[in-house]
Amino acid sequence: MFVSPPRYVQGLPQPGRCLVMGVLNVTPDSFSDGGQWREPDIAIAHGRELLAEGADLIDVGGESTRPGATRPVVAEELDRVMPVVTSLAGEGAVVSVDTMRAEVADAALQAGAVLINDVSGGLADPEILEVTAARGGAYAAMHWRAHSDTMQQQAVYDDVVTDVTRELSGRVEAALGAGIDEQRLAIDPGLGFAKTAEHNWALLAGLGALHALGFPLLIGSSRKTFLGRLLADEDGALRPALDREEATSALTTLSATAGAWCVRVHQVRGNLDAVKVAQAWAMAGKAR
Ligand code: PMM
Repeated sequence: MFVSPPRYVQGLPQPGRCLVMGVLNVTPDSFSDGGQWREPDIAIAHGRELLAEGADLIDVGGESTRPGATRPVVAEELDRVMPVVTSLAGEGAVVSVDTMRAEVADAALQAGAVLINDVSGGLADPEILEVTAARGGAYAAMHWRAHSDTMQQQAVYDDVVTDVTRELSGRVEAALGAGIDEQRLAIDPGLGFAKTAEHNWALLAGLGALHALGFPLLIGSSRKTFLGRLLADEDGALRPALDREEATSALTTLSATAGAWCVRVHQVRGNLDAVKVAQAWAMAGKAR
């Protein structure tokens, strides 16, 4: 059954369907596309490609969060993301920035970004909440427990859906308490962050519990390891990241049907198609 998104996020596009966020990792080491868009000019050109394919917004990130990744220093993160944010926002693109740092969020919002996508939900650098509120930015709070070097040790839950919903609800309180406008807040279950494949599937099947918190849901499943595991060959070798696109699109269809506000994906075309399929099915159902 199709579930409507609770509402859109103010200040972002409202196309009447689930949004498609194109991933632009300006990093040397992200797990599926690390190093590919490392130079600003190449990254900007890739951002334009994602927009041309129909991305509603572009998520620029300068820190890899793959398990075991080492953090860049702030200056390095700023050097990676700022030329790209400034250029794409200057061309009129809707830009979000994937950062856990207040300093990066502040600079990006000043340069025209409209959404801070904080995978730590304000836990890594609590000041990010005040900075985003002060600049009137939108904020996506993802469920997170620890930095990438130790997060998989934290993948222990009594009941993953209940625990993640409760912990995210705490991040929502913190964001609202810091002054972030409730119309500009989204939440994300954080697939793969301190979670096993089983946890990820349980969270997807239990999206209704997160939906009930009443905030737009962002889902990032694109090319993740749990899909590689699902599609592993008979010797148990994971399906490589770049060969997980069809499974990603299938999850996009299901996420849109389950009421996701936005999907965060590396490849826009197939996922936008998937969103449109889900939307057409839902509309035909409503018309009956
Ligand atoms: N996943 C990654 C990075 N940023 N942001 C949100 N909101 N949700 C996610 O699931 C998420 C994210 C890791 O994936 P990548 O290395 O391919 O960007």
